[in-house]
Amino acid sequence: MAGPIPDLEDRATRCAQRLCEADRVLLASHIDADGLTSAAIAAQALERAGIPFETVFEKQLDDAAIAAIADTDYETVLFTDFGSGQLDSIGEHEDAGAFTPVIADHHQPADRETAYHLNPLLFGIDGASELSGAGASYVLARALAAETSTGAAAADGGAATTDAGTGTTARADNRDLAALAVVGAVGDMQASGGELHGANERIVAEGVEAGVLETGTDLALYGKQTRPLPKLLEYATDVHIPGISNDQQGALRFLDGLDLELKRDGEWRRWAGLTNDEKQTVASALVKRAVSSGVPASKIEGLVGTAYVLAGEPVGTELRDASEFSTLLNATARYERADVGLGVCLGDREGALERARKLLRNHRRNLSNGIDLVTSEGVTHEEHLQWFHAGDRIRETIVGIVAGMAMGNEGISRSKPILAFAEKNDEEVKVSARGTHSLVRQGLDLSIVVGKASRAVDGDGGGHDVAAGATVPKGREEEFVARADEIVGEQLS
Ligand SMILES: [Mn+2]
Repeated sequence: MAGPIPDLEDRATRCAQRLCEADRVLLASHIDADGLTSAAIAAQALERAGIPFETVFEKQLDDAAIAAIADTDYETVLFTDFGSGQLDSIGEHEDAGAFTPVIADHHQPADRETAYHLNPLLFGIDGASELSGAGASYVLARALAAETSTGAAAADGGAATTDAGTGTTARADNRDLAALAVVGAVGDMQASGGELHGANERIVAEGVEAGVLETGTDLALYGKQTRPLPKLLEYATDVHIPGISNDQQGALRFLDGLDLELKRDGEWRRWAGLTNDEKQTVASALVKRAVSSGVPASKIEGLVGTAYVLAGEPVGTELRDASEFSTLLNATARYERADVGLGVCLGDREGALERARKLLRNHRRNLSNGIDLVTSEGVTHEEHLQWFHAGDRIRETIVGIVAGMAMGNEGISRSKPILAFAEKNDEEVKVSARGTHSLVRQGLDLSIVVGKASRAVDGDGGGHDVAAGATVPKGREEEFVARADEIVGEQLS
């Protein structure tokens, strides 16, 4: 059976075979939207393959976490959405005979190899934009299904029962898990320019074939399923439209001016509930307004993108839209409720979903308070970057998002990256860095900036070009800023 990504096929098969040899598996995954979907994909694949397992989550796979894993009785450990970057430490435990690692990850590998290591970067596929941790886990899940079905297929003469209507085949070969892989990729910010690329696109195609995903060109605004129409427009700030973005009254006036039924049964309608004609009416008026208020054509293009719809989920829920789904998962992850996020991914539509929604409401409140704080207190401008120190007034788990969202507000530039500090514990400070895609096109790579600057002050960090983070010793923040400022200057010169 051909897997979704031919270049990864052999390695995925070897990893799957190794998992099949295990009596039981410890599944260890990262706590974020990508890590949660990775774990959900791996968990379902292991369960369907009849391999007993237990799941643990880590915010950071540091030496202590790896040592704790080594201390368990598990002889096989499946790491998802992390593990590659920690291969040096993992390898020591492997050499000592503590466990055999199987890794499905997309982060930069440490300078060491291991036999069962599935990572797109080892095969010339970009792990930042073409395949996420959930994508790597999906490739593994497909191989696992192929591995466990080989015997059965041979026994009945290789005849596969195709039943598109019920999705039986999709479930048997794990293609139904493509929807979660897409949620992970979107959550990992891989849909740059409004759509997924490369290996991710092949996973999307499998999900569409399996009937679990639908794609289409649509308005590229966040909240198409759940936000009331006026809020959808008011909160959409990626493309700033004067008189609508960040303008409650303006957004209302704009909608009032259209020949459209705005409320039904006393409730604001949502984008997902509009007819195609109605969507067309709003979209053309929005584009017209953008043009007439001087928004450049290149920006206006950004109003439209590819929507990834989870076909099996109810219309008007977060779960139906890959981007809203991933936001819901991030809300559980940032408050260390991986159990809730995993529950939602595994189909718990009662308790887990309600708890996740509550966490998201609470998260939004924290974000909005954080943005207000940063905007009212302002940032310090260096030559090539800007920064602020939130101390203990913004949680370190959300300070990066706050920084990203505050960019463009009064006094906070979008033409310089932003650094945000927040207290982690008595000795350490977390620093989050955020840029824009336009700065990345000019040469910005925050993973390098943050990596080098943190190591210069005895800290450590890394991440992606557009978003990165580090932990540094308390009291070394200004040194960090100075070093980071130099590096950004070199990158953008
Ligand atoms: Mn990831």
